[in-house]
Amino acid sequence: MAAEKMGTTLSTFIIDEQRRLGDQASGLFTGLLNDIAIACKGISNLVNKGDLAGVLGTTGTENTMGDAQKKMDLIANDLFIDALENNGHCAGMASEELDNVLCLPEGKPRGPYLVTFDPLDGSSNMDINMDVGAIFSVLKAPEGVQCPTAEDFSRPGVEQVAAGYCLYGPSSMLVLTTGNGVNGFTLCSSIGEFILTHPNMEIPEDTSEFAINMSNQRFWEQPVKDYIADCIQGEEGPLGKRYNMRWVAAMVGEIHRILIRGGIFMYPIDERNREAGGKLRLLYEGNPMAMIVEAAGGAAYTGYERILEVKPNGDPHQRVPVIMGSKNEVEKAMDYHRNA
Ligand code: AFP
Repeated sequence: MAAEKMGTTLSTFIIDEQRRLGDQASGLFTGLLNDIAIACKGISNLVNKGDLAGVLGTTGTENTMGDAQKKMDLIANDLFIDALENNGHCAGMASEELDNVLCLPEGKPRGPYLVTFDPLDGSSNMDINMDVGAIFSVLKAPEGVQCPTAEDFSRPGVEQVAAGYCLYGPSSMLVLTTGNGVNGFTLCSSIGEFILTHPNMEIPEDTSEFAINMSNQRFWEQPVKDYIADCIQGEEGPLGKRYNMRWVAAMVGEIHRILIRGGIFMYPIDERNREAGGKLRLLYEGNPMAMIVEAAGGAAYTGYERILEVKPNGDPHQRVPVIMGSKNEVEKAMDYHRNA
């Protein structure tokens, strides 16, 4: 039998990207992305083992936002920190699972990048064996910063230099953008390498599939109520076509589906979370996913402005309402807000 076709590994792809950037690329960016890939491989290994590795269930603790922490939340968080703090590519981190931004311990080598991450997005799916994932975002650290503050992370999404996610589904897939298109890599666990399987991912401009948690309907703002009501009216309604609905309760799963076949994902502001500014977090969910979606030809708004232009307020856990996906459908949903 012919040997399994190897194809392009993530490491080779990143090095080729580095060559494309010419001498702007010092190799530190390449090293940082490889560190992130190692964290994702470590998480994939444990997530795939599930109860056999003793990683299900909760810890009995809560994160700074009061979310119950799953065992795998903290394990995944530690894997990211360990992969990032030892190789001199990163100056600091912010994580959903850390109260404050993390300055590297004394003596650890520093690098020119800041990394924010949700180490296990959709972790409430862990115990029911459904999609979970990791989301990450990379910013350049301010020159000479040895111990970054929350202010150093408080930068609009347009300043990200890379963003990506790793989806732990039937296969583990890492999807990455460095601003030059979006590429998907599937983990070959027998050799421990991410292999390029989805080059130049593009979101179809149109869709008939929306993703929203319908149980929150009574709390939504009127434009969202009207848009979803019109979707549900189908062919006889003003949108003139039948819509389907999906909700996997993991943003990584929703956005991956949209990258593959189109769709619109919504976690809009509602009466319950208006004070907080929404449910999803800007620095490690909204911004990285908006960079990926836009780089793949989609659109990403809060309902009132482009997510990548939202001005952070210095809180690493700042929340943001999210409407993103197929460009033409997102524009339709935005028209309901513009005409409200
Ligand atoms: P968890 O990580 O706490 O499971 O939350 C996942 C998430 O932040 C996002 O990935 C999902 O799209 C969204 O929350 C699901 O929210 P609901 O549980 O309210 O449907």
